[in-house]
Amino acid sequence: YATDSSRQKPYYITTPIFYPNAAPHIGHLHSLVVADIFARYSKLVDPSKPIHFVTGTDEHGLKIQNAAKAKGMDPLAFCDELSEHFRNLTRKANVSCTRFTRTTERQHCDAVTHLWKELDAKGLIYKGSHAGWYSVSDETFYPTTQVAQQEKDGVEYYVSTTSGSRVEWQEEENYKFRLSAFRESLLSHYAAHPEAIYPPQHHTDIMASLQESLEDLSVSRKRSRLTWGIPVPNDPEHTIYVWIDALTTYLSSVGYPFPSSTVEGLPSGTAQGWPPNVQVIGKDILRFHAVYFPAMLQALGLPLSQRLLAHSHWTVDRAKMSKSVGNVADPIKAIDEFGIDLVRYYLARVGGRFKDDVDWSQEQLQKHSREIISALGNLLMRATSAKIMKKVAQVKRPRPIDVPDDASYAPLKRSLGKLALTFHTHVEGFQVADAVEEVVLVLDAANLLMTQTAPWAKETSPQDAAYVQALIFETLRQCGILLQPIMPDKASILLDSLDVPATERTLADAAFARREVGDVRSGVRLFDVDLSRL
Ligand code: ME8
Repeated sequence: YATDSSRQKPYYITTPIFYPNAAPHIGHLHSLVVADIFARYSKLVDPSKPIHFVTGTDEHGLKIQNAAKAKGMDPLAFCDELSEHFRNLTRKANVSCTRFTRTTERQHCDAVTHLWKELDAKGLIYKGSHAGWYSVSDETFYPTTQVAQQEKDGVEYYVSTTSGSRVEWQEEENYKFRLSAFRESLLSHYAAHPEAIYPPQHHTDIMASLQESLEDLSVSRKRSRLTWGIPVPNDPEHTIYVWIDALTTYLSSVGYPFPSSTVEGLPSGTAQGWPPNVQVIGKDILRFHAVYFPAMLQALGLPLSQRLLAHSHWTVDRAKMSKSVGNVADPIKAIDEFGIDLVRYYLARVGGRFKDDVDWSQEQLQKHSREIISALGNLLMRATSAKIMKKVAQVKRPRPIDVPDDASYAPLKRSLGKLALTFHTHVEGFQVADAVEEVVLVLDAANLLMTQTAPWAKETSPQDAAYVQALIFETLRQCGILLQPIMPDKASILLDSLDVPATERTLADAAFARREVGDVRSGVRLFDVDLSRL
């Protein structure tokens, strides 16, 4: 019979699959790290729960076809080369994805063909014609109300007012998906699920747009215009629209078309993880994920993703990153200079609010690196200094719970009594930056306690020094456990140095400890980056 873990729906999380038309930038790293934080957090909450974490590259379409052509390369060879940069980034950033999908893989292409046939068999695809403003860069049509004329050096052109990308008028016969048929069912889904899109403003906006109208979606391009893609079944003169192809990745990566009953008693697809618990995307691609994809799923009779997290954008000098402007922040460079965990910390601490765009800068990365190096790294060094270790060895090591509730210890003790729960509530509510901030506040309080009680000083008794150290170790232990999803390497070095067993690093273990720490190593240097040299 099935074991417990095979009867459990795996935790399923996705990032967008990225266009490999150029090397990855900091925005791509952001989506990867945010998703990784939630994947690792799921492990923290329940280490026995299986995880599917999908990312990859979106390789078909005009944008890639044009980029390959500009380099004089065959599109697949071009994608082979660029997709590798994204795969490398996942490795370098310690992203725990379980699958890196490329849309040019055979299994994915077969899944897209299957999906098209299913929609067609349900009468949801018909031949029509479409005229409108197309952006190759965004691979989408924009309505005339979202297009403006611009002029540069006497040349007039048109741009999307939403993304700023150039658009061209296109008119052609193509296949359409009856998206309009899903307006009401989508509306009632979102009315019943206010948690389905975060931040809530996006939920409101999507509901408002659905209340207005919903038109059918053009889902193919003439082959004469687009050769680089999956052909429409039974009509090779048409190529499937790249977004239909790309969105199907979320399904194909966990085994769509789902065999009917892999595990008795579970609906099809569940055993492979369907539906996603969380889909992390940038706000630029909200409509594709909040309208088109759910409509496709409703058409297929599949459950919709549980929660969509649409994060804001990183800017550089307050401007959108753009290759032509030359202001693209390079994630590899940042990782090489600072080490991945400081970069991850900065992404979570500053980018983990998700609501407003935030500016990427070397100064801010330095500032926040300094913050965590001094709050965490220095606290570990200070609390394990040879002087304090020697003094404390004269008395029996107290348990954190034995530390008296007097005025100097009580505030930190109280914070440690509720840190894990507060952290958990924030992460569950997608407030990653707030969760990190709670850790920083507790670390600050612990540093202050050290300074105020001076356990190294002659006047401080061995017993008092031992109380302070016990609380500091407990602070470091809890923070180390909670920071595992944010800074996996540093957290593991920290917990090792505190002699925390590998089996005692779950969220439940982050509750206030009932026993003393084990054999703590002294003089461990958590961070070896010299910020003054950067
Ligand atoms: O849109 N700040 O791919 P893409 C933060 N292939 N995140 C950013 C960002 C920024 N400045 N710029 C991009 C595509 N991102 C499609 C997706 S999914 C089925 C297909 C992140 O390479 C953010 O997650 O243009 C955004 O949604 C994604 O990269 C777009 O990446």
